[in-house]
Amino acid sequence: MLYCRLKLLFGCQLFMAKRKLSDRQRARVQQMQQRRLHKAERNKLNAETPVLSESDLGAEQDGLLIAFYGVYADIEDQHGSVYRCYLRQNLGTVVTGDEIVWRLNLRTNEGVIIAVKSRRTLLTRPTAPGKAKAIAANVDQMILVVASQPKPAINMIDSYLVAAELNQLKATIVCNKSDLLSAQDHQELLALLAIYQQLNYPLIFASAHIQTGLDDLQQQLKNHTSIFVGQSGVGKSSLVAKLLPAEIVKVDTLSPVGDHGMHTTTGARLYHLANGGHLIDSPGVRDFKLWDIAPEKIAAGFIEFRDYLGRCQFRDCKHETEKKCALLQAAADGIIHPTRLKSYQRILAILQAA
Ligand SMILES: Nc1nc2c(ncn2[C@@H]2O[C@H](COP(=O)(O)OP(=O)(O)O)[C@@H](O)[C@H]2O)c(=O)[nH]1
Ligand SMILES: [Mg+2]
Ligand SMILES: [Zn+2]
Repeated sequence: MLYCRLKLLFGCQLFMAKRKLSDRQRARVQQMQQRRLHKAERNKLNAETPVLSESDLGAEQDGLLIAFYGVYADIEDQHGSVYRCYLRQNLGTVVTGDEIVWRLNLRTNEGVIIAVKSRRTLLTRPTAPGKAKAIAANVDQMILVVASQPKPAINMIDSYLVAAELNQLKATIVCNKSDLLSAQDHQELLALLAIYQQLNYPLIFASAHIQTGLDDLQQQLKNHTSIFVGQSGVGKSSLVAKLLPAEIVKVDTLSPVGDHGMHTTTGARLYHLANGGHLIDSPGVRDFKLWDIAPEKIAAGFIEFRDYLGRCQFRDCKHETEKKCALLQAAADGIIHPTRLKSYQRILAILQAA
């Protein structure tokens, strides 16, 4: 309790400090921007970035980055209009889902991104040992898709859930292909999914083929920025195609043509859903996986383990065969499902072997 209050207080102070700082930062950014603009004028800068003059630029405004093409990004303004925007030099990384500050070039009707607001969440993907690439910002919900075919691997479900917990995403499980559920699959699957229902993860039965459960899914997506993840072949693409207006899915396969030829999107795209909520999607986002995470953190990603962590006799307890292990005891007492404990041990073994 004390820890929580301290954390809250501390979080609050941090937040206020950040706000003050960001006003100052904003002024500094503006100053730097002006200097850069003049320099850009003088040097007739690089070929891709249009030369900007201060008098051409409109007021600062908020925007949402819906797709990134390496050199420029599609920015949506607060009225839903989309502008091609270039990046101010030294802006740092931008990624789909970023909330940004930008200015419109009134002469060209294109814009320049001036600052990136602080992110609530940032999903990354490993590119090389110790290196990661940002794939989406401000996502707050993971839609984990499973099906009777291919059969779900429990440690895969748990890996995704751990990733969701560690990134502070709400996790919802969708059981797709419910049109295929034979009596036996049904029992097996239901038994497996019941474990997660008991842990309070929302569960939706759906079928992209016969279009059931889609309303429930839409409802769950409302007011969230979501990503779809899950094993290959479970029907993620099929579900996404049913949720997004057909013309959007088609358009997405083509990227806008720039003055200097075709630019392909280097990441995910943000879509607005008809009934509210946003979907950040790309095959890359759907492959989002757990990686490079310390064992203690993995254990904390199993939500029902949290109460028992730090209560084992040995500080470095692996929760495998140790005596006086709080997790093993909780499993023996029927509080923690043994399947989940096994799954945890498997995930650790896989990560340690990698
Ligand atoms: N029976 C059935 N098949 C489906 C359903 N949704 C997708 N599929 C099929 O499952 C296969 C994999 O679907 P896809 O959307 O590519 O899965 P992804 O790899 O998760 O994106 C395809 O052959 C789909 O036609 C469904 O609701 N019912
Ligand atoms: Mg797919
Ligand atoms: Zn233990």
